[in-house]
Amino acid sequence: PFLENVMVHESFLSGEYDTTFIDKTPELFVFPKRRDRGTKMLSYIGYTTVNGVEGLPKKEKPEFPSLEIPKIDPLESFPNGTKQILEEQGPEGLANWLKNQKEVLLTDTTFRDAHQSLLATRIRTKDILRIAEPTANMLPNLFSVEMWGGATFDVAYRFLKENPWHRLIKLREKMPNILFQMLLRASNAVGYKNYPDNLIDEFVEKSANAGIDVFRIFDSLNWIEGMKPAIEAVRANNKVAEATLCYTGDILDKGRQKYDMQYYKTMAKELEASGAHILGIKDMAGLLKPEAAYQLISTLKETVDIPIHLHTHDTSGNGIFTYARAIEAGVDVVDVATGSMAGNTSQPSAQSLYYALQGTERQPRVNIENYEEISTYWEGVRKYYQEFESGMNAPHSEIYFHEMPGGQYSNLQQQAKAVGLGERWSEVKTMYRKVNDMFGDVVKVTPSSKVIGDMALFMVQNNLTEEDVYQKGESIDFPDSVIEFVQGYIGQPYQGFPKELQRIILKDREAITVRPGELLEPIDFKEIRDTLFNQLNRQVTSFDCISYALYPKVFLDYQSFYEKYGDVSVLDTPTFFYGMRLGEEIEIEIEKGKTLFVKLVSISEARLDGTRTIYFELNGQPREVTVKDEN
Ligand code: 3PY
Ligand code: ZN
Repeated sequence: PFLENVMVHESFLSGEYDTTFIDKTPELFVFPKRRDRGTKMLSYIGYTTVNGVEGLPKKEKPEFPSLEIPKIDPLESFPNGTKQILEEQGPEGLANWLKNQKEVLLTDTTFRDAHQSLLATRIRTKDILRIAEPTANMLPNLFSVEMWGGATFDVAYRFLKENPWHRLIKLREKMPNILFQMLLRASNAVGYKNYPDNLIDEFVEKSANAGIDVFRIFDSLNWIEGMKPAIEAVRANNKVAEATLCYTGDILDKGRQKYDMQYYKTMAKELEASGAHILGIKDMAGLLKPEAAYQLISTLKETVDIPIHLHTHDTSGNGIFTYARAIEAGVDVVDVATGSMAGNTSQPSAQSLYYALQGTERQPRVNIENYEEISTYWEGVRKYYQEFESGMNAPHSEIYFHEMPGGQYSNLQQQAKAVGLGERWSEVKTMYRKVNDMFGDVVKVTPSSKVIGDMALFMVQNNLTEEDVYQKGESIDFPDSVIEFVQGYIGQPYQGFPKELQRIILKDREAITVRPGELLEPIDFKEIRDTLFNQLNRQVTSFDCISYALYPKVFLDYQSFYEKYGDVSVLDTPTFFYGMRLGEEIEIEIEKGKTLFVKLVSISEARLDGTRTIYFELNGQPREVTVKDEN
């Protein structure tokens, strides 16, 4: 079983424990009381069969073709990869090694950004875990796999009902040879607001212990001050600090001078000086045009000594061309996704890039047949998540106008629908750009992009024009996120806030200009540990404490769910989303070597109180559960 106890304790993970360990942490040796996992599991399946899951229209479970999982020899050892280089040579050594490679290196984002951008971040650990070992074995020349951070952390708890730390630890076990990379929103960690510095330190340390090697650190306003604590924390843990500038605007547009070449040069130099091992360029919306990529990379290669890692989204359809030009200019690593999870709002396809570079010196060193096999696996998995597809199925050049990040597009569209603006989506997009301009042209990426989106929705919903905001602003209650933004709680934008607009939104509130982390009270982890120990009545890990500090409600809701239904991460994805069909039989491996055989026999009519009885066979024995029909 995946124990919530000493096995995942950070001291064990880091190997730093001694004989005082048991004395200092007695709560870790309280093992959970035996629970009837079978009944809990049946309750979940019964409930989901009748009611569906949150965020999905309820429908009968579709039939899915079985997955094609690449076969690997279980006895063969893993080919060495970049993880061994980091272990042997440290972060500086790794950066040097990287700079000396002739071929361009690849980061595969399939486990994180690809599904964050295509499928609302919904890919479950089970589907990643199954392909983890084949990926590590068949693609050992990858620079890294991006597999954690960004929105995956809260979505795991909130919607997938699984523990994101377990995803990291389980994957690490299966992939010992390739660097693990995460997206860290600097002082916003994996959240949407600034957190106290000691929480950032704790988060970085425990993520590093649990298996993250490369931290891509960005600030949503490109505010380096806000990035320093995270960069320092990563360095202190001897991991790779990929300090990142977010690309916005268009350096080719001479009429738009705020974010010009000089701006990016200055920022790159400052990031290098602040301790970056690698310079990341995060083109979160896919705005970097091919010629701009050539000019930007050529210039930055002359500006900094550290290697450069480029990230884009293929929304416009120009992604491969952008990469080809960046590679010509000497970029060291680029982000790609496996073909069947690539394109549109996701990253460009690994395989397409491989072929696009054929005949050049810099073609990546990957086994293309292996990549195709892995892509076939994902093609099957993607079908499970069809309900989360955004419906964008052609290149979308409009991105150059509204500049919405790849991960935001479908999200904001959903939000618009939820407030009854589905029909006015075009207006929302136009307003998004207008709001950007009102705020003085801001970098738009989580969480600043959320602020722009909230304001755009608010204005369309209330039929407000830009003039209305200036003329009637005194009597308008702006959304909280917008107020906090102009208060300086997510940092300071380049060249400051437009004064008049800031005044109108602030009213009599104060704004700050220092780093929010300097003003926030440090988290009292001891107190959190005691609170959780009393409330959950079980041993509490450092991971629990961090998750609670980041997302108290989301974490506690997950705990209540777990208490009621147990560990549903072991279910196959169609069952997790749709429950079971009448007469269907499934197998659930609840722990290694322990399998439940479940058959759904029948479902009673709803009673007056709205409950139904669901009749199952569990390992051949009749079992029933009663669930509420919420329909
Ligand atoms: C995130 O912060 O989750 C992003 O992917 C931003 O692009
Ligand atoms: Zn991205």
